[in-house]
Amino acid sequence: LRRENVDWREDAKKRAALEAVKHVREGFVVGLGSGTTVAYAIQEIGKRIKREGLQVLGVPTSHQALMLAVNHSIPITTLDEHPKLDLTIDGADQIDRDLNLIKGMGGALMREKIVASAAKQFVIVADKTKLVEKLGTSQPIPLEVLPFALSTVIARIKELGGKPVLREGNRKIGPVVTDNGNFILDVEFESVDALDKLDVALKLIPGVLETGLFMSMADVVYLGKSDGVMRLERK
Ligand code: A5P
Repeated sequence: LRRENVDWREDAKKRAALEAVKHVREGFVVGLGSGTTVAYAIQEIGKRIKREGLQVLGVPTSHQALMLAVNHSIPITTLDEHPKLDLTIDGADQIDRDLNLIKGMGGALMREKIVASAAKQFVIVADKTKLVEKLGTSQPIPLEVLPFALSTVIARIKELGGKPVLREGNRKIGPVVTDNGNFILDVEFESVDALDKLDVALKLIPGVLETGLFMSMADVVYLGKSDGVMRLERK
């Protein structure tokens, strides 16, 4: 039964990714998000380059995205060369009906937010289990934190009513270190009503480099289901 569940979700993620890649046009500079869902989109962009001779450039948001792009022969560029992107495709950990997001379970949130904010269009790919009524209820908010400021940030978050947990490495002793050399705090809040205000309050803490709250940023969300893809658009 468990295996069926996994297969269903993988197919759904792939279907959503294929829809998103239809947004990619000749000459586009595309932000490449991180995670297992957007990996299918990167693969599909690579296929289109081979099949159609499509000319595109990618800006990866993580080492993972960079290696995927290289493996699928997508030419890479930087924000320095292209500070304005045509499109960014990325995954998400939670999505609400207003297309606000929580991201960062892969630890790539800071570059992801920079690349998303540089793009004319920000398209999200996920399976439908990521859609929730209310963000942050069964999901902590990841923060990228400067290691020097870890203890002061933890104290300030507790004053705001949050429960911060330093993300620990898997097959590594000690904390996760991001692609930018920083730490991740996963913060749970008991009541999470005004998320936009919370986002600002968190960002005002010195040493908080970025939050995983992506408020009013996504334009289109593709949610893979077992039998198709649901499209949500920001009003
Ligand atoms: C990376 O930090 C995250 O923001 C990912 O985009 C998010 O975790 C989605 O990953 P999956 O597509 O693997 O669920």
